[in-house]
Amino acid sequence: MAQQKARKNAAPKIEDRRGTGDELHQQIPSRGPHDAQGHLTTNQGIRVADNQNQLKAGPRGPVLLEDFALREKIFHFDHERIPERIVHARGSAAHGYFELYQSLADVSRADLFQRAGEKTPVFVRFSTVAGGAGSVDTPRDVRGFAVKFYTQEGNWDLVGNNIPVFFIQDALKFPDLIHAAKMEADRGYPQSATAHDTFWDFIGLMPEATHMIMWAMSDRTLPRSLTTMEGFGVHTFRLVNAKGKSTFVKFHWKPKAGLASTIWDEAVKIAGADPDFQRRDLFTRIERGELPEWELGLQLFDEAFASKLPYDVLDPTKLIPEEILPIRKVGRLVLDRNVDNFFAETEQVAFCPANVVPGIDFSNDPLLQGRLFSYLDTQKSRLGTANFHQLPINAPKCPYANFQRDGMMQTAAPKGRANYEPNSLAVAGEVGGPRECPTTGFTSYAERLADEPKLRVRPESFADHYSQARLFYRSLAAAEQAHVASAVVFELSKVTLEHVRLRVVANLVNVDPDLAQRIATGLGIPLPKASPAQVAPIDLELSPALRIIKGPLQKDSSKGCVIGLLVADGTDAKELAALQKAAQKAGATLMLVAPKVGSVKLSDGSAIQADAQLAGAPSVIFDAVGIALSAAGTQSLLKEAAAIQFAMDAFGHCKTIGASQAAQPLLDKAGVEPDDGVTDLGAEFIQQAGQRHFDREPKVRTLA
Ligand code: HDE
Repeated sequence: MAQQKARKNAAPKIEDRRGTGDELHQQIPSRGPHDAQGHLTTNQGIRVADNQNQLKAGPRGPVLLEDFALREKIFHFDHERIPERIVHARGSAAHGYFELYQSLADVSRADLFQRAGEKTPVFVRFSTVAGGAGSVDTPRDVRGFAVKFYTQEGNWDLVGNNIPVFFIQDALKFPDLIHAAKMEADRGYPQSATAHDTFWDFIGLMPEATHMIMWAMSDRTLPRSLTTMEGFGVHTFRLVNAKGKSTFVKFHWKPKAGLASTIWDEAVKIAGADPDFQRRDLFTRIERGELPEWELGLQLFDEAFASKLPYDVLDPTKLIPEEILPIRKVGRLVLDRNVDNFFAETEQVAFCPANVVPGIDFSNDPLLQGRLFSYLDTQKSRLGTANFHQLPINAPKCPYANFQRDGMMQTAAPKGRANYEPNSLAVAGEVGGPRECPTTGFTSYAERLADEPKLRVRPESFADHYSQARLFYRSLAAAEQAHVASAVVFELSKVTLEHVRLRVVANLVNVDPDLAQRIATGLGIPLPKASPAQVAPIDLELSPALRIIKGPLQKDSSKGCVIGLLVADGTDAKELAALQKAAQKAGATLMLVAPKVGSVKLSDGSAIQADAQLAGAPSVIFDAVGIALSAAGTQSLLKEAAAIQFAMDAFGHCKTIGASQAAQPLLDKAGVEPDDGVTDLGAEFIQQAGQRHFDREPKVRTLA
């Protein structure tokens, strides 16, 4: 790929020389001061003669203050970090494009929505929420899904999550929510985990969070890959067409790869085996040309539709089921290029929900309204200057001009005297600067505001906190419901304050008494009485689209799967070749795992290299595993805990396991029992690689 080539071609010709202390000097032979050979310089362009030794008074003497090359290098290093994001600090990103399927001129005048087939460049950053920038990729956590569209009429940022609702209804509560969720103030832990007192204390006191809690405790927060999750704009937005007509809209991203999640025990083990699991997954997929893709879906509706719903569309703790309002697929998002530099792009990208283009507008969702302030503000403290928009990753790709001037790290040098308007400098032939445009400029939708007093009050239409939580829970497949119940038991078991546990369970009685009972039993406590609910929950029609397992988006093909194949000396060469061919045909990646990475001798005497060593490639990092061992190979691995664990975990995580007949003793030792997901190494194994066999789960763990 072009990008890989660029990475490889960058090196100039260098010669190695050893210094007097045997230190290595990699040097470029000089052909005069002006030859452009990739010489190392200071930030002032002064060439560096020696990058291994400080300037000293004699070989063993003290360092001299005049060593400007040393001081500049260390000074810059000392200031390499910028404040991490307060939330969503841990992220991974890529470039790509959005391609429109059909003109949306009927509902929006936004330039990117006008011409079918047109592509708009995008930058997409995925993130976890609670952990710091260096935290692991697989905690139980909501994932951010932020898309910057560089349209020809300015940047539009759709800053969403992988869950369609949120914890709170009013932006004023966001600092409290995040303080409660992040590590506790006195002890500085836990990092990136909600299983602790302060989070659940807050949640129990905020019943409006209950619907989101159902999602947060579901398999949605354990995505297998960033490419196998949905994205949602969460809030109701508006589209506005050229005639000024407004249509409400909810944005959805539907993954082409389908939905797939891990199991909690697996996610915990991945965190140790590969803390960068999802970042690596995204990067390597794009490098090997397996381009992640989503479709943009719109739910479009008007005031009349909204007024008939039994919940308020301005309430961000509510969704509109697809079964009630179908999703119109209008385009696709493809990620086709990794970043060149993590810091410059992934770290410095500044998303802001207030970045909208003409044709897209806000609703009065009180959470969205608060976000419109927060993001611009946070960039100043994170990126240090009001000129953060000039960083290449943030700058629009269309022309932009105004009379804002100066400030720290100003990189633009506008010509002339016109730094104000109105001005008449152009009359004298000088540069007069840009001017407003009433037709193509952004005009806010002229919503007629109700004649209401100024007040701090929550709408009564926001008061039903349980009906949609019930709708979500009851729409899930049985295995997913068991995962939700078990996740709540796990988290509340980490809560040390008994009254907090009780309060949360009392809230959940309102969602579903059976769920609450399962949790109470799992905790070993009596079922409390339901907490008082201002609005009694109602039974909404279930929405199968909300489930992963047996839902419309469940991943079932092997395309995009990563299969780990355990091989060792003696592995059948023909069987291996057939598997490699089948995996390629299915669009899956076969990774060879061996006791020694450098060389494996196959049955026909040929030698191959493995992709990973067994100790560093446990089965948790694969979608499915194969065990292609000869009798001798099996014998040699029967005392290898990593090999036994390889099969045992794959079984425990309900994955498809394919094994050669000779590997049976290893399967027996690992406790792998025969079922639909345990096959030989034939075609069926590769076909089933994308499936999980949840019927197996009760055999391997007790779920609530
Ligand atoms: Fe954010 N959020 N948020 N948020 N959010 C930030 O902005 C904030 C909310 C989301 O990859 C911050 O640049 C407030 C909902 C994503 O860079 C900050 C409120 C949703 C990202 C901020 C919310 C999100 C952020 C931190 C309540 C889903 C990462 C650094 C009113 C629809 C974007 C930054 C990236 C980041 C504030 C609620 C999604 C502090 C005040 C709801 C994906 O400005």
